[in-house]
Amino acid sequence: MLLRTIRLEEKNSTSAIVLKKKDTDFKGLLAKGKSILQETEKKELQEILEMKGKCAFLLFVVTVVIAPSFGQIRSNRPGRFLTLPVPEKCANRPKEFAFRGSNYFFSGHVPGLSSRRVDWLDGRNICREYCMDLVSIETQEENNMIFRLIQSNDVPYIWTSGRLCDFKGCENRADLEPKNVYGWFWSANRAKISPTNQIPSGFGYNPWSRTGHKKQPQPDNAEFDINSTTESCLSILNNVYNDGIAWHDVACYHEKPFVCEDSQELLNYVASTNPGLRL
Ligand SMILES: [Ca+2]
Ligand SMILES: [Ca+2]
Repeated sequence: MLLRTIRLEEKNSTSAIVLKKKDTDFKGLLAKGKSILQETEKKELQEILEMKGKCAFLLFVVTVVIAPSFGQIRSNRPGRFLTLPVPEKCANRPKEFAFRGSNYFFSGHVPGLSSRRVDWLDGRNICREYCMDLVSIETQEENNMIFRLIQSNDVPYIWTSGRLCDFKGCENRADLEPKNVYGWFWSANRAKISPTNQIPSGFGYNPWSRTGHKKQPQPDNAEFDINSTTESCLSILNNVYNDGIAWHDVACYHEKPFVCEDSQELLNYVASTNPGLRL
């Protein structure tokens, strides 16, 4: 009997899930999914499977644990998890602007959110209730659009869904090494981010800043040297280091406004479970 355990940790957001499963039961588990908890578990399972690529890790959710982590140092917040979409909020989500069929909004422009500054996971979860997620930037066109939003509204910084794969489940992955170059991905859709030391394909420039706290190109994991906190989340900063608008690795506990983008996955899920709901 092949039994494996994978721990998925959002290191800086103090959540972890322990999953175990026999191969044969996995499809059945995915097919069932009646309760909200099961849906959460399914999503986590799918995320882990996709992160793991073709590896045959097949799982069953046995237990959920709270990871002792950095949260104990920064705050005493209890275990935190990804939230599920709220159908009514999805149907009435803010659609500030659209690009290639996806809707977006900047938190600073939404009543009720305009003064919110939140850490990275809270940003994701606020977006997810609307069937969205923190923005993921796949093209230069999309990046330019977000840069323009920041510039024209004089926004100091925002969260994106960019994340370093430095939690449990990311180890022993030769394709992610070295992590500061190959270990970044968009959490919203698990797409890999181009190697950080190269101009991404389709881009005419490297969106990562050439400088930062250590006067080194980003990502530089600078805060680790100060307080041992890894800079695991991707923020766009507006000229904080006299470097214009550019991508930076930042520790995930910092509180910032954010940009949400439609999550096709969550929209599909809510559409399939709420027939007739206009999204
Ligand atoms: Ca996108
Ligand atoms: Ca940095």
